[in-house]
Amino acid sequence: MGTSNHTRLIVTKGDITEQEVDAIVNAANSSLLGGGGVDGAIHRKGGKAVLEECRRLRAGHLGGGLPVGHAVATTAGALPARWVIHTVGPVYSTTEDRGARLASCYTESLRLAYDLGASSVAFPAISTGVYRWPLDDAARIAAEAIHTAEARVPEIRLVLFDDTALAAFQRVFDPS
Ligand code: AR6
Repeated sequence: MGTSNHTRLIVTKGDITEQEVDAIVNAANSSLLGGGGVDGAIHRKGGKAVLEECRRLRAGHLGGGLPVGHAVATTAGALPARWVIHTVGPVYSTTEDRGARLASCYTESLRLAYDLGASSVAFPAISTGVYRWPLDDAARIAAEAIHTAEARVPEIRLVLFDDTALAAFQRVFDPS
């Protein structure tokens, strides 16, 4: 259990754009140029500094877009956080197991957060909106990934947007 002895793990209901943490994770798409859901909210509240940095990344080493399961950091612009860590979840498939790619979103984001020196990081329920991943399964994959990551980030928050998502994540993270 890589993180569990060293990391404070918080499962909470809320809006990720309001989290006062060092880094918030964005459930982005490969273009990095914005979208709906969490991505839309982060770009709206973060302002043009976030989009400008995403555009610079696309003009540079991410010319082909950010691959699924990878993570990259930008400024958080006007958001309370210092950084936005953009990661791209897989679209859910009933015919192909893409769980390792969803797990990679969590482990790569945590690795990047640690490299940045973040002492707190907040995740949304990646892939459970537009990308249709079933909540219970997404919560299980998130928990396994976070527990096996050699993350060394002191505080990890899972920020769920509604009661159904909160309940699914609590069943996995805080079973009682
Ligand atoms: N704070 C926390 N969670 C939120 C918020 C918020 N402000 N808004 C929505 N959620 P989604 P995905 C929850 O669709 O499935 C975008 O268009 C939401 O209820 O944001 O990974 C991107 O550009 C759900 O549980 O991300 C991509 O194209 C979860 O966040 C695509 O959607 C994720 O929903 C990514 O789809």
